[in-house]
Amino acid sequence: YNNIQTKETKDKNLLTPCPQTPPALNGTMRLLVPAQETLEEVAQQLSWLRFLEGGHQTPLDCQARYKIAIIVPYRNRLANLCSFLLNMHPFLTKQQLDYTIFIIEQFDDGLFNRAMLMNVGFTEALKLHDFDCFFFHDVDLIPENDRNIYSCPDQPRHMSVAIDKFNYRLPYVDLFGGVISMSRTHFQLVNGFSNMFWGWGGEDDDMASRVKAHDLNITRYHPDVARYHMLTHAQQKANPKRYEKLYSGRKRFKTDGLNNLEYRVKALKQLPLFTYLLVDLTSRR
Ligand code: UD2
Ligand code: MN
Repeated sequence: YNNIQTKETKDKNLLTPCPQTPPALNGTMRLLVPAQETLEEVAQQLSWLRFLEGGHQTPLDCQARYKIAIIVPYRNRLANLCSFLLNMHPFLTKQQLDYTIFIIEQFDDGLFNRAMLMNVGFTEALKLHDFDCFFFHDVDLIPENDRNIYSCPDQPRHMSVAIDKFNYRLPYVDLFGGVISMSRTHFQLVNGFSNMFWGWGGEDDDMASRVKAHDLNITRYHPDVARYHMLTHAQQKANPKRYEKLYSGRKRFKTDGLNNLEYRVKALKQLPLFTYLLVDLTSRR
């Protein structure tokens, strides 16, 4: 029986590279609904998947081309989180990716700072693995088409082009919110997101400015493919200072971002469905 190889014992290094376009995609996604809105129940519904720890998966039959981190900013949206995990894991598995989902929860109850949580996620993820690229992903957006491939982008890519809530139309041409992907190198080049946007709005536009100021281009898939469903949630109050911060942002690209990030990690856990980070943004290390 010496020559018998089972999937389990196959040496990862002997696997052939995964195809550029994964097989068995059909251009649709059926929205899965959690039977109950608890993480235990979602893990139960996903028990057919073979998870490595911390929401990490690798394809079984081929060698993935790159390592991907999905960074999700989070606070107090459990229903959205359950749907997100239930739908994203099968979607990313089908695309034969080596990926890890990170949930970055803001611990303090000050104004939410989505952009800063992204910077924390990027920084902490790189302490754990050598990721090639990053998806900065709202918890309430679920892809509707499995051909919307989460591959590492050559140029920064705006993923959530056509959202049902916006009648599948891009609200404005420079929009860079919702779901974006960037290589590790490009995210470092632009010094990450600004840390100065507290409350709703502006941080995504500031990132678009950073990308352009560094001679990078925002790219997009075709709107027929880059389609998303937005889950329902309570609306945040807009930050009245967002325009002011946005217009003066350019002066701060070099000094406000990854290189002046301060936070305190309250918890770091490898849970079955995701790597969990609880962070205090308002107190210093
Ligand atoms: C838009 C953008 C979003 C961001 C935001 C302004 C799109 C499709 N979305 O989303 O990317 O730029 O405006 O800041 O362009 N969150 C929590 N708990 C909270 C608040 C926010 O978990 O209490 C997280 C969660 O991942 C959420 C994301 O932050 O999806 C964006 O916040 P939102 O959903 O309240 O904002 P929205 O839908 O206007
Ligand atoms: Mn939203």
